[in-house]
Amino acid sequence: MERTFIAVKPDGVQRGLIGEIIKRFETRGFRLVASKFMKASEDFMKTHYLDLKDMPFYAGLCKYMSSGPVFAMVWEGQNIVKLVRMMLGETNPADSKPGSIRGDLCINIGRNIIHGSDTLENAKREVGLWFKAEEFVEYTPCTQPFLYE
Ligand code: DAT
Ligand code: MG
Repeated sequence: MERTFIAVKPDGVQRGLIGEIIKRFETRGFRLVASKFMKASEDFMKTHYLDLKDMPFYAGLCKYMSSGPVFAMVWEGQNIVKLVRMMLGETNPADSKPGSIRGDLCINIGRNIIHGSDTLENAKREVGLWFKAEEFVEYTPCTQPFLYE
């Protein structure tokens, strides 16, 4: 089982899309293991997006991501990092296919409503950055034998 970090961005929160986004991961069969509604600081977002520090949009991105609340989550499932990235669509909603979250729910690259870790290595780093050990909820989901052979 893998875990990945997902966040509904300030635009997704303001547009009332938290429920729609959670629904997609729930109905796919993934398991929610941690979540919180919070406002991140600009410095925290600079750490989160450190890989992009040389990009021209880095400063604006970090400022925007700390401008309002985000809904941060950790989800678990087989091959989840790759599958969630496919469910998100492309970084630019204009290139995202209908049926994907960005392809269905947003228009502009700077307002693409959702973050999802892009690799297993980054997923581990982001999960550790956003959540403490005691924030994970342990439980046995009753659906496991009907989702996995
Ligand atoms: P993703 O969020 O698909 O992993 P990324 O990690 O390359 O994409 O970039 C992080 C965010 O930065 C992205 O969701 C939106 C913003 N962004 C990326 N490229 C951009 C660009 N060319 N102009 C403006 N914002 C951009
Ligand atoms: Mg990324």
